[in-house]
Amino acid sequence: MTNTFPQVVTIAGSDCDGSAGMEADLHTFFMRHTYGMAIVTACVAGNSIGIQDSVALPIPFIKQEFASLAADFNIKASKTGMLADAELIKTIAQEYQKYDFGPLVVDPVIVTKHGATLLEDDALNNMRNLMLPLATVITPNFAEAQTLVARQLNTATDIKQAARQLQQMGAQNILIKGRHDDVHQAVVTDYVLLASGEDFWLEAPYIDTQHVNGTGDSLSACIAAELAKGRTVADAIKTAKQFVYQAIADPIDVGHQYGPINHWATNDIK
Ligand code: PXL
Repeated sequence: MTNTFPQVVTIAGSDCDGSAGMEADLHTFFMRHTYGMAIVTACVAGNSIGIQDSVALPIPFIKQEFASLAADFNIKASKTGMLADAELIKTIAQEYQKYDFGPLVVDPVIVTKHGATLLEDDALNNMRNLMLPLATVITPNFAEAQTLVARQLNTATDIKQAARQLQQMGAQNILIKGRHDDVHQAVVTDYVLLASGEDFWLEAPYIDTQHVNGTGDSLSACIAAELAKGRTVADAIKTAKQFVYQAIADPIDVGHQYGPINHWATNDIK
């Protein structure tokens, strides 16, 4: 055995309802024809209505998850999701640097669709100082980008400046997701700033649905999966945007409120 099939790992929380976190990442890795693994950082008890409880896993156990995978697999790309506290972020940054797990997509999960805070305030500085410099790609949504640069982003120019600032903080490629406001009612606009300095906007029609749990997780997982297969960052981001759009556009009827996206609907994406 040559151990060469594209392998990708998520470093994330588990959400027992299967819609977000590690579970959404694994659905995505599977749909993108990669072999997915999960270094679990925390477990969330939740459903489509909200999050009821969460626990962080012990740091020595998380370190063992890294060591176990590094001893056996040939990981070509990785992503981070929910990293709930400052110590956890520090551990993940250190462990990631011990091994060769390929390019890293950092999804700075700060607030869920339910409005629950998944990243405590004191962790923000570690996210800025320790994780951003490791990021091949960082994928903040609009609100997370505002939090990371600590100011309001009102105009397209503000968003571009924020992306440049995130690059100065050490992240190589920046995707600021989901500008959808009074002016941009019918479309969701994402801004991409590549390491080369090239930049572009991506647009998709806005879909009015509550089935958007796990959207950000799946987007960053898709980018990581494409990178594991050797595609460029720009291609990976474009595929991921299409992936998430199709998974939102064709919903499945699960749960009572903020349901999951439909990973199967992405079957025909090349
Ligand atoms: O979608 C953000 C997210 C990430 N990770 C975990 C979650 C959620 C949202 O519920 O539970 C574990």
